[in-house]
Amino acid sequence: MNCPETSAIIRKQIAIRKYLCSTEQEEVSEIIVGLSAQQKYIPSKFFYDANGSKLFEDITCLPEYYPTRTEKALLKEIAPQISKAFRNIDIVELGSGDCSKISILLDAIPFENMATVRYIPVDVSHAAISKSARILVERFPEITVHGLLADFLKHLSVIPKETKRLFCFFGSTLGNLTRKQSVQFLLDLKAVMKPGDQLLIGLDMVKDIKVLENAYNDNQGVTAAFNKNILSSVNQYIKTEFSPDWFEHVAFYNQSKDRIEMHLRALKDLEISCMYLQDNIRIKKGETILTENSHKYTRRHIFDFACITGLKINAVYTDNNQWFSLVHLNYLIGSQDSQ
Ligand code: SAH
Ligand code: AVI
Repeated sequence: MNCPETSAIIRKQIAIRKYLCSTEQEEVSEIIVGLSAQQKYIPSKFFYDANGSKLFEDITCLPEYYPTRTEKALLKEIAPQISKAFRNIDIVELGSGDCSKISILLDAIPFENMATVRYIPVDVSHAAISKSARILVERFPEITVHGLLADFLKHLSVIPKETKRLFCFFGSTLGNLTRKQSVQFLLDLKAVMKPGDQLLIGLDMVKDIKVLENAYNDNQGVTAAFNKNILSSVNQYIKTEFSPDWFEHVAFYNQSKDRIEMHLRALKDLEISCMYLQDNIRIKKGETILTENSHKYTRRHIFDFACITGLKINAVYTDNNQWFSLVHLNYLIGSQDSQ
């Protein structure tokens, strides 16, 4: 790890450690590489500045955006079963966002065990981690929060290891990785897990195309605003002057790849100067910048993930429509040999 670690104790129960590079060089080069590619892209983690995190919270309340309410309903159903045994455990949430899902699990922990539980949110958004840490310690005064401002694709090794852990990866955020990245990510996660650890992962399932496309093309234009907001992160990192007005929001289901693709399509020919590049960034009218893939899953994918990682499926919970699944996996003693 090249980056200096800074640590802040905000309240007695909350510590936030920063592992993202303070120089932001890596972020700059990730954006430049994307904007220089044949199909221009911006990595989707750049959605989540303070405004982007807020816009995502707004998305989760939209009638068209079924994943959040479906996953929360599933979590409510299974929480008593899963949480009753929580004692001396670290609950690690990757891409933790607004903490509303973890609250459902925490609510079901027996009160006498609460002081033995530590919550470890891992997110690139400082706004999301600090806000949710404050909300959680208000609501669960016994709990300790140890936030990690970190990239789950790069910094899994900084997650504390001394206690048994439940890793949570909700919201189908796995789907925002390419298929190759998601397999590598799960292998990397397995490599930091140890016998006795568990993984609870939320996956959005393949379904009727209309339902999928409506979820990313809401009537109020919140998803469009979320999509365009990524340009303000880009402007901040690479010191450009992209205007959201130069682009339109496009989201469609790519059936051959089982994924929603979100793009920003240029409304006119553009030439944008950037201090990190010799040439201007040129974008033709109609050309798109890919901002997000959101892969959708089948039972087959779920079993493949278990097979690839050697983790054992304890249960697959799904709603009546089979729109969303929560997969509970265990790292069993000896499962390091089963890959
Ligand atoms: N888990 C929440 C939030 C999902 S939004 C839910 O289910 O509602 C995705 C979250 O992942 C955001 O909070 C974003 O900041 C975070 N995120 C995206 N890419 C990340 C990365 N590479 N490393 C860490 N956090 C990331
Ligand atoms: C965080 N992630 C799983 C969301 C998704 O559905 O892919 C982000 C999002 N993009 C548009 N709407 C929601």
